[in-house]
Amino acid sequence: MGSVPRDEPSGVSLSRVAETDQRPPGREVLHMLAPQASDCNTCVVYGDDVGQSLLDQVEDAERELRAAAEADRAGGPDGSDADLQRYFDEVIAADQKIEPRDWIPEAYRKGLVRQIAQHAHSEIIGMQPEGNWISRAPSLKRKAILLAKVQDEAGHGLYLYAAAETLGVAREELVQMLLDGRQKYSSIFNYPTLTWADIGAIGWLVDGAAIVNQVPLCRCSYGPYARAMIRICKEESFHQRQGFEILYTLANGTGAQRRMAQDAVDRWWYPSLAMFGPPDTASTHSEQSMAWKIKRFSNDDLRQRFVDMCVQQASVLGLAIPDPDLRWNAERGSYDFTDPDYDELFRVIKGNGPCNRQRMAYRHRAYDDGAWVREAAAAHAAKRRAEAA
Ligand code: FAQ
Repeated sequence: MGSVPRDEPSGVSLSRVAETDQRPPGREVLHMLAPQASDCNTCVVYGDDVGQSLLDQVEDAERELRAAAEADRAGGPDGSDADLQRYFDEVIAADQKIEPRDWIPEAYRKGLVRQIAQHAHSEIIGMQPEGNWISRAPSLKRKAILLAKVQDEAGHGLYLYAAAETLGVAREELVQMLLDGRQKYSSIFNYPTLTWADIGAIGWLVDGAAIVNQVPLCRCSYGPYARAMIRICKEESFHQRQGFEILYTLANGTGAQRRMAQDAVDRWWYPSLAMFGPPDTASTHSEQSMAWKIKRFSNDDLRQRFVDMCVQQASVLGLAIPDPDLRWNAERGSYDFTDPDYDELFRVIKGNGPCNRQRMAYRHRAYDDGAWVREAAAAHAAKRRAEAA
């Protein structure tokens, strides 16, 4: 690999980054831009009084989870291997939740640990590209918002590590697997954040893709993962909104700010489409994962849903999606679009993306720097145990 692009504001002076306050009057509230709320699919994402938003879907999933927890689970297994499997299959078929107390097939456990751990690692590594701009955010308000968002990502990582631990794997073990490369994290976090507009593009596109992928995970068959996803999705919807608002501000600012916003969208569009994974024909886990109701939709279905959602939002932003072949297909009732470069996705997953080495070097350093905190916490816990004994 050639030189590694660093997360530097290449060729962009901070004065160009400064925001304008000259927003068109009355345009702060995105929903107001559409003649009717139903014409503006920012409502579909963020929720309002009209129609079913993604947040409504999260709330439906939360109700289902509570109902499942209270449901009578008569007809439990008699303890024989065949009956344990029968009971597991019935719980899945009935759309009930598998809980840590339940017997599960080893392959279900392994598949969940793989996905949840990769998801947790993504949240933690995902703090780096945005963390890169905390000290350079263009105003105190933007800095406070970005700090809160990056802290949220750390919290998401913790919910997810905790969910994985209910499957009998220690968090320390998972962290070691990330550090020695046995487990991966999302491809998207191996791209550099070159300008302030990238923070807007990450919020709009990366968090947007994350929400489209993760709302169905609120209905995952494994209770602890589903519960973690409900909290995460509620926070992600705010993240997407703040990214949209950054881009909206820049797109309505000076010519230079507008160009910066478009450039960020141009660079983040295809990597965001690749977040959904390989095409269905090349997805190794989808079939089994969908049979177990871990995943509810295929990679391609979710990618299509994301494209359809973004097109109208891009027009509200006044920014172009960098795909000359993007067009409405009336027959399918969806947009035709150009796929991301899947060879590039696999190169990035294998460790050869623009920032893989930088991200992992930073993670190793942060882990080593935190050793004294782990040691102090362990010593304190041992002291408390000794006092209580
Ligand atoms: N990057 O058979 P499939 C976020 C791997 S969180 C890297 O289709 P599956 C929030 C896949 O693991 C973003 N690897 O796999 C945020 C498998 O490899 P393996 C993370 C990828 O599991 C915002 C192989 O390719 N979100 O953004 C990728 O059925 C801003 C074959 O693929 C999640 O993790 C990829 N893009 O479907 C945070 C959501 N795609 O394990 C901070 C939960 C595929 O056999 C700032 N995960 N691979 O070695 C999922 O929904 C699924 O795991 C998929 C992949 C859809 C990612």
